[in-house]
Amino acid sequence: MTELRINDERLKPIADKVLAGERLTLDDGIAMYRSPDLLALGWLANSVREKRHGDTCFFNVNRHINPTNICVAHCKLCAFGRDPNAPGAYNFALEEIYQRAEQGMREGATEFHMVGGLHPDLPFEYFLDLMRGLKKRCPSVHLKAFTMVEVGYFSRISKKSIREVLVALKESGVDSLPGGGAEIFHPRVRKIICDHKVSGQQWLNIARTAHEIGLRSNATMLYGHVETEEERVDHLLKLRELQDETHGFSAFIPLAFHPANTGLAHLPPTTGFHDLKSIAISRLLLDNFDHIKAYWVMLTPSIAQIALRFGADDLDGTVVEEKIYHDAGAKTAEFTPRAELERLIREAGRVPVERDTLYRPIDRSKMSPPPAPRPDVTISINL
Ligand code: V47
Repeated sequence: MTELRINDERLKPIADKVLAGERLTLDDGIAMYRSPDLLALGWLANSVREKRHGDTCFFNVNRHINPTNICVAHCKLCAFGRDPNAPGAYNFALEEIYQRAEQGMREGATEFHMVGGLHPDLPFEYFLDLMRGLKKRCPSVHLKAFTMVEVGYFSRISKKSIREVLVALKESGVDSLPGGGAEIFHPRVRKIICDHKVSGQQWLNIARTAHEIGLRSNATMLYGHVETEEERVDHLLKLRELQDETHGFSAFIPLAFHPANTGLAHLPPTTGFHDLKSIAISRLLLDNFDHIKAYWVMLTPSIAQIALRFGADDLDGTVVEEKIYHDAGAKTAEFTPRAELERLIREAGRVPVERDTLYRPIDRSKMSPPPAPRPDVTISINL
């Protein structure tokens, strides 16, 4: 390993702690966000990343499915949600969802990432039926479905406790939960960007309950809008604290805010500098998280690739159909084929390892071939 060069004196004691394997504090986190010394932060984060994972970089073959964009929440940060009669509002019929899923399964997906709007009329039972229907048709595919926000909403509309909702979801086929909806936990920020969502404390309580009943989840942080550096670090430390307690988080995904078509469209988008710093700082502060994801849809494949040398060990997946970021002006593709993910990883000097949702390596040569297409389904893409 080449020697670390620190240009910002304030980072020296932090570097000593990182190299000694000591835990960083709130003040350390704030100092890192305030430092312009991106290369020193990247070097440190990379050293932690290489200690954990060597040159391995994970990716998966997945498919996003967003069953509806109709949503009662009206979050300022969101360009995806619509009122029921607004232009562009949609609600897939169950059969449309099953077709997407079966197509994904034939194309080799090992995971469905399923999140959607908080629909005013669909009862909780509908979503349980949907999960059962998906498991019946695609039993081998991991169902990573419903954010803590959706779980909180299901609890409200079904009048069941959070635990009852989570148990019912698990029994109907949900295998784990994605990390969305966390945004920034601090109430000042939530009041501005997502006033009607579950509170930060509720998000954490729902994640805790999910972990307690054996459902793993991911965690996210939405940065680059109205939050302060202190509020970002506070968010990360709250996640670290919960992870100490449950060890139920698989991966952390820093999400860059995309302002186009949102109620915060006047804000500038994040920069590559800020994005790489966010990856590095999360790797350094979240010492009890195994994986930091560079989500290429949000970062662009170019920045995600560089992030593999700034602390990230995972590029996420093939995705196939992405609506939340593209409604907010993302210019990236909606789909990256496996060969392209592998190329990006290899070019960054890393070794691509296909994983399942729980980070177990996948050996395709030992998997049974996907079922033959149904005659009525014609779309096909080369994963
Ligand atoms: O929950 C919404 C965020 C999330 C915008 O768990 C926005 O593996 C930027 O959670 N600009 C959805 N972000 C994405 C997400 C995710 C993605 C990939 C992998 C995983 C995982 C989770 O995107 C939302 C919200 O936090 N979001 N609107 C926007 N305008």
